[in-house]
Amino acid sequence: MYQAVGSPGSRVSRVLWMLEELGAPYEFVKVGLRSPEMYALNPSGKSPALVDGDVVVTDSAAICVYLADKHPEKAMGAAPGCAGRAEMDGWMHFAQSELEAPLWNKLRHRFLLPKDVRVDVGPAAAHDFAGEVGTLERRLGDKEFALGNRFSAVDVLLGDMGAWARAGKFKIESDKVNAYFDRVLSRPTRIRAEAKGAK
Ligand SMILES: N[C@@H](CCC(=O)N[C@@H](CS)C(=O)NCC(=O)O)C(=O)O
Repeated sequence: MYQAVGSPGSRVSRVLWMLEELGAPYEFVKVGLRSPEMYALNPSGKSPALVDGDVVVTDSAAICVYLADKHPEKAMGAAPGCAGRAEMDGWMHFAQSELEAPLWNKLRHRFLLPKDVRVDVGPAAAHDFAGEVGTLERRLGDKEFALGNRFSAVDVLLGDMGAWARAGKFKIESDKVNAYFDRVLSRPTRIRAEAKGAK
Protein backbone atom coordinates (compact mmCIF):
# COMPACT_ATOMS: atom_id res chain seq x y z
CA MET A 1 0.00 0.00 0.00
CA TYR A 2 1.25 3.50 -0.83
CA GLN A 3 1.90 6.01 1.91
CA ALA A 4 1.23 9.64 1.05
CA VAL A 5 3.22 11.56 3.63
CA GLY A 6 2.78 15.23 4.33
CA SER A 7 1.07 18.03 6.09
CA PRO A 8 -2.68 18.62 5.68
CA GLY A 9 -3.33 21.66 3.50
CA SER A 10 0.00 21.26 1.68
CA ARG A 11 0.85 20.00 -1.80
CA VAL A 12 0.11 16.52 -0.49
CA SER A 13 -3.38 17.30 -1.84
CA ARG A 14 -2.06 16.48 -5.33
CA VAL A 15 -0.80 13.12 -4.24
CA LEU A 16 -4.11 12.25 -2.59
CA TRP A 17 -6.02 13.33 -5.69
CA MET A 18 -3.77 11.28 -7.95
CA LEU A 19 -4.20 8.21 -5.74
CA GLU A 20 -7.97 8.68 -5.71
CA GLU A 21 -7.97 8.88 -9.52
CA LEU A 22 -5.97 5.67 -9.74
CA GLY A 23 -8.16 3.91 -7.19
CA ALA A 24 -4.96 2.65 -5.57
CA PRO A 25 -4.93 1.65 -1.90
CA TYR A 26 -3.10 4.19 0.21
CA GLU A 27 -2.68 5.60 3.67
CA PHE A 28 -2.35 9.33 4.38
CA VAL A 29 0.41 9.76 6.96
CA LYS A 30 0.13 13.23 8.44
CA VAL A 31 3.42 14.81 9.47
CA GLY A 32 4.40 18.43 9.97
CA LEU A 33 6.41 20.57 7.54
CA ARG A 34 10.11 20.33 8.39
CA SER A 35 9.38 17.79 11.13
CA PRO A 36 11.95 15.05 11.84
CA GLU A 37 9.62 12.59 10.08
CA MET A 38 9.53 14.79 6.97
CA TYR A 39 13.31 15.27 6.96
CA ALA A 40 13.70 11.51 7.21
CA LEU A 41 12.01 11.20 3.80
CA ASN A 42 12.90 14.46 2.08
CA PRO A 43 16.23 16.29 2.60
CA SER A 44 14.38 19.61 2.29
CA GLY A 45 11.91 18.72 5.04
CA LYS A 46 9.13 19.75 2.66
CA SER A 47 5.79 18.10 2.08
CA PRO A 48 4.86 15.82 0.33
CA ALA A 49 6.65 12.50 -0.13
CA LEU A 50 5.38 9.17 -1.38
CA VAL A 51 6.54 5.87 0.08
CA ASP A 52 6.14 2.82 -2.13
CA GLY A 53 7.89 -0.06 -0.39
CA ASP A 54 11.60 0.73 -0.56
CA VAL A 55 11.07 3.63 -2.93
CA VAL A 56 10.67 7.17 -1.62
CA VAL A 57 9.66 9.85 -4.10
CA THR A 58 9.73 13.55 -3.25
CA ASP A 59 8.32 16.60 -5.04
CA SER A 60 4.69 16.63 -6.04
CA ALA A 61 5.14 16.67 -9.83
CA ALA A 62 7.61 13.79 -9.70
CA ILE A 63 5.25 11.86 -7.45
CA CYS A 64 2.34 12.32 -9.87
CA VAL A 65 4.49 11.18 -12.82
CA TYR A 66 5.79 8.20 -10.83
CA LEU A 67 2.26 7.11 -9.99
CA ALA A 68 1.07 7.59 -13.56
CA ASP A 69 3.99 5.47 -14.80
CA LYS A 70 3.22 2.75 -12.26
CA HIS A 71 -0.38 2.45 -13.43
CA PRO A 72 -0.18 2.63 -17.24
CA GLU A 73 -3.58 0.93 -17.53
CA LYS A 74 -5.17 4.11 -16.11
CA ALA A 75 -3.70 6.23 -18.92
CA MET A 76 -2.86 9.16 -16.67
CA GLY A 77 0.68 9.56 -17.93
CA ALA A 78 2.54 10.26 -21.11
CA ALA A 79 1.51 8.76 -24.42
CA PRO A 80 4.03 6.10 -25.48
CA GLY A 81 7.23 7.37 -27.07
CA CYS A 82 9.52 10.32 -26.65
CA ALA A 83 7.11 12.89 -28.03
CA GLY A 84 4.39 11.90 -25.55
CA ARG A 85 6.80 12.12 -22.63
CA ALA A 86 8.14 15.47 -23.84
CA GLU A 87 4.64 16.89 -24.07
CA MET A 88 3.87 15.79 -20.54
CA ASP A 89 7.21 17.01 -19.16
CA GLY A 90 6.71 20.37 -20.81
CA TRP A 91 3.35 20.76 -19.08
CA MET A 92 4.72 19.63 -15.71
CA HIS A 93 7.60 22.12 -15.86
CA PHE A 94 5.32 24.91 -17.01
CA ALA A 95 2.97 24.15 -14.13
CA GLN A 96 5.58 24.21 -11.42
CA SER A 97 8.09 26.77 -12.57
CA GLU A 98 5.71 29.27 -14.15
CA LEU A 99 2.08 28.93 -13.08
CA GLU A 100 2.80 27.97 -9.48
CA ALA A 101 5.80 30.25 -8.87
CA PRO A 102 3.87 33.49 -8.25
CA LEU A 103 1.33 31.71 -6.04
CA TRP A 104 4.07 30.21 -3.96
CA ASN A 105 6.08 33.41 -3.79
CA LYS A 106 3.12 35.34 -2.39
CA LEU A 107 2.32 32.64 0.14
CA ARG A 108 5.91 32.48 1.35
CA HIS A 109 6.02 36.21 1.91
CA ARG A 110 2.69 36.08 3.75
CA PHE A 111 3.24 33.13 6.05
CA LEU A 112 6.45 31.16 5.72
CA LEU A 113 9.51 33.39 5.52
CA PRO A 114 11.02 34.91 8.66
CA LYS A 115 9.13 38.15 9.35
CA ASP A 116 12.15 40.38 8.84
CA VAL A 117 12.65 39.27 5.22
CA ARG A 118 9.02 39.46 4.14
CA VAL A 119 8.06 42.10 1.58
CA ASP A 120 4.85 42.87 -0.29
CA VAL A 121 5.13 40.81 -3.47
CA GLY A 122 1.34 40.86 -4.00
CA PRO A 123 1.23 43.16 -7.08
CA ALA A 124 4.20 41.45 -8.78
CA ALA A 125 2.75 38.00 -8.05
CA ALA A 126 -0.65 39.04 -9.43
CA HIS A 127 1.01 40.43 -12.56
CA ASP A 128 3.05 37.29 -13.17
CA PHE A 129 0.13 34.98 -12.47
CA ALA A 130 -2.13 36.85 -14.89
CA GLY A 131 0.51 36.38 -17.58
CA GLU A 132 0.67 32.65 -16.92
CA VAL A 133 -3.12 32.35 -17.03
CA GLY A 134 -2.84 33.75 -20.56
CA THR A 135 -0.22 31.13 -21.35
CA LEU A 136 -2.41 28.39 -19.90
CA GLU A 137 -5.34 29.56 -22.03
CA ARG A 138 -3.22 29.40 -25.19
CA ARG A 139 -1.69 26.06 -24.24
CA LEU A 140 -5.09 24.51 -23.60
CA GLY A 141 -6.49 25.77 -26.89
CA ASP A 142 -9.72 23.88 -27.50
CA LYS A 143 -8.68 20.81 -25.58
CA GLU A 144 -10.80 19.46 -22.77
CA PHE A 145 -7.74 18.50 -20.72
CA ALA A 146 -4.04 19.34 -20.95
CA LEU A 147 -3.17 16.22 -22.95
CA GLY A 148 -6.29 16.24 -25.07
CA ASN A 149 -9.45 14.33 -24.32
CA ARG A 150 -8.13 12.29 -21.39
CA PHE A 151 -7.66 13.44 -17.81
CA SER A 152 -4.03 13.00 -16.75
CA ALA A 153 -1.50 13.71 -14.01
CA VAL A 154 -0.95 17.11 -15.64
CA ASP A 155 -4.55 18.05 -14.84
CA VAL A 156 -4.06 17.00 -11.23
CA LEU A 157 -1.17 19.43 -10.94
CA LEU A 158 -2.81 22.29 -12.83
CA GLY A 159 -6.15 21.80 -11.10
CA ASP A 160 -4.57 21.83 -7.67
CA MET A 161 -2.86 25.10 -8.57
CA GLY A 162 -6.18 26.50 -9.78
CA ALA A 163 -7.74 25.71 -6.42
CA TRP A 164 -4.82 27.33 -4.70
CA ALA A 165 -5.14 30.47 -6.86
CA ARG A 166 -8.84 30.72 -6.19
CA ALA A 167 -8.34 30.32 -2.45
CA GLY A 168 -5.68 33.05 -2.58
CA LYS A 169 -8.08 35.37 -4.48
CA PHE A 170 -5.84 35.58 -7.54
CA LYS A 171 -7.76 36.92 -10.52
CA ILE A 172 -8.36 34.42 -13.32
CA GLU A 173 -9.61 36.52 -16.19
CA SER A 174 -10.16 33.78 -18.74
CA ASP A 175 -13.47 32.01 -19.31
CA LYS A 176 -11.62 29.10 -20.84
CA VAL A 177 -9.27 28.65 -17.89
CA ASN A 178 -12.09 29.07 -15.38
CA ALA A 179 -14.19 26.48 -17.21
CA TYR A 180 -11.18 24.15 -17.24
CA PHE A 181 -10.61 24.57 -13.49
CA ASP A 182 -14.34 24.04 -12.83
CA ARG A 183 -14.23 20.88 -14.95
CA VAL A 184 -11.29 19.29 -13.19
CA LEU A 185 -12.06 20.50 -9.66
CA SER A 186 -15.60 19.12 -9.74
CA ARG A 187 -14.38 15.55 -10.18
CA PRO A 188 -15.52 13.30 -7.31
CA THR A 189 -11.92 12.13 -6.88
CA ARG A 190 -10.83 15.71 -6.18
CA ILE A 191 -13.66 16.25 -3.74
CA ARG A 192 -12.76 13.05 -1.88
CA ALA A 193 -9.08 13.94 -1.80
CA GLU A 194 -9.86 17.41 -0.53
CA ALA A 195 -11.97 16.04 2.27
CA LYS A 196 -9.14 13.72 3.30
CA GLY A 197 -6.30 16.20 2.88
CA ALA A 198 -7.68 19.36 4.34
CA LYS A 199 -6.98 18.48 7.96
N1 LIG B 1 8.83 21.15 -5.13
C1 LIG B 1 8.15 20.68 -3.97
C2 LIG B 1 7.83 21.84 -3.05
C3 LIG B 1 7.34 21.33 -1.72
C4 LIG B 1 6.98 22.46 -0.77
O1 LIG B 1 7.48 23.58 -0.88
N2 LIG B 1 6.10 22.14 0.18
C5 LIG B 1 5.67 23.10 1.15
C6 LIG B 1 4.25 22.79 1.61
S1 LIG B 1 3.10 22.84 0.29
C7 LIG B 1 6.57 23.02 2.36
O2 LIG B 1 6.82 21.93 2.85
N3 LIG B 1 7.05 24.16 2.84
C8 LIG B 1 7.83 24.24 4.02
C9 LIG B 1 8.84 25.34 3.93
O3 LIG B 1 9.02 25.93 2.85
O4 LIG B 1 9.44 25.62 4.94
C10 LIG B 1 6.88 19.90 -4.36
O5 LIG B 1 6.29 20.22 -5.41
O6 LIG B 1 6.51 18.98 -3.66
